[in-house]
Amino acid sequence: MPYTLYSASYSPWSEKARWALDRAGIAFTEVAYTPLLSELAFRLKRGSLRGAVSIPTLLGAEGPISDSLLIARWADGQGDGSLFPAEQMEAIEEWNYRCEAALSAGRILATRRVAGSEPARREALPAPLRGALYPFFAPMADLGIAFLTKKYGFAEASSETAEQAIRKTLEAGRLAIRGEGGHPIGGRFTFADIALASSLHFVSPHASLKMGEATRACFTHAALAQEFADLLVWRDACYEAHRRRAR
Ligand SMILES: N[C@@H](CCC(=O)N[C@@H](CS)C(=O)NCC(=O)O)C(=O)O
Repeated sequence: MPYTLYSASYSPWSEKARWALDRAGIAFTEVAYTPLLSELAFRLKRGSLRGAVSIPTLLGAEGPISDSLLIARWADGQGDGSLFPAEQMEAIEEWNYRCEAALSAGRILATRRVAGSEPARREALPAPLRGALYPFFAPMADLGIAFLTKKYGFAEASSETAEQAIRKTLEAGRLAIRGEGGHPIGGRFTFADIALASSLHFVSPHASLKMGEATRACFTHAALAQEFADLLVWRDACYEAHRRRAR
């Protein structure tokens, strides 16, 4: 049974899963998922009408695997196992947890900026709805943003708290890679590197990720990008050296 990854090209969680799948040499096709709009069809496909759904979700012979960490761990088990060495499992999970805090905080800031940018809201719609049909579908983008705001509780969070959360993760990351020969743990490339690289997504998304220009601008935090320019250089080098593409 072929593997299908429900994902979004601009999503760091999807990128974490993609990176691990590519690294393990697993062939898969991607289906672009748009929050809210794609949900019903996706639920029918994966056979669950109740409960929360999230992307990335991998569908294949094993049944659905949701959550980027679980997908990556599964993929690594099919590959050479180097992303999750048994003796470092706990440390890797801890790094993933820390990096998730930066991503959740970054998503709040990015979604707020998208809400205030007409061109980014347009880019958030599936491609066929961005052209001549756009005037009819423009409200869908607002609905999508309202949906995510409610689902993830963005409204309650202050931007300062969110920035602080990102800073906390990145400062720890900076210290760790200095102390461990360029990797967060164990002096070699593991899933902790992928997590840390992805945690910079809402500071400055990696150039290889497909997203519209307006979306990219909304996902960029100029002040944090300046403050953590050294980590962005590290991240880009990490992509250069370790982001193998299967397709
Ligand atoms: N812990 C999950 C988090 C994934 C996640 O937050 N996905 C969001 C990305 S915005 C999502 O599915 N949003 C679409 C929706 O909730 O409908 C993972 O690592 O895969």
